[in-house]
Amino acid sequence: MISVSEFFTNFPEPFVKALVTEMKIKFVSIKQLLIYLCFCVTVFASSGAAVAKVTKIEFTEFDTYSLEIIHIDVGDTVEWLPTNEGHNVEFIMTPTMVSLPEKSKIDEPYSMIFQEAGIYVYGCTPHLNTGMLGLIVVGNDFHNIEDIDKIKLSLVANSVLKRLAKKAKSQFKSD
Ligand SMILES: [Cu+2]
Repeated sequence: MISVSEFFTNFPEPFVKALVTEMKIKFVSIKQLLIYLCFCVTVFASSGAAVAKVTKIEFTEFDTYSLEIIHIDVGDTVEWLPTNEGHNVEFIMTPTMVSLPEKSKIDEPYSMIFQEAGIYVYGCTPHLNTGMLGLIVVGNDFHNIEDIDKIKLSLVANSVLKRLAKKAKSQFKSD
């Protein structure tokens, strides 16, 4: 019989070395796994694919919207800010056209989440016919672009709409 201390002193050195090496490898692989997980979390958090965005549009002193055309994804939000007096937001065309959203009150902020892909057209109630209009493309979907031709406004407003539709199409992103 050998004592415990004798057992450890007589422990074959190559075996101890192998054991230590194995432990080191395990430690390194756990460390690598943690680094990899951190990397995955960072990539997921910064990808923005699943994160809804908010686009802010101002009422300008020139009776226009600060952004006439915007491209957003389904689920994104648009906020209109009453940065100049005498304007609002009234939808005149949506992809479904089943029920148009309630128009906003003059000089009040307005916000909407876009759940339906397609083209949305809105304008400012007092300035619809002078061409204070805006176009929103949701999800790169142009299926209802032809409906713009059915909108009956003044000649000026209709030519503004035509310009916006043409420009929106030219900005079409295939990605
Ligand atoms: Cu206006």
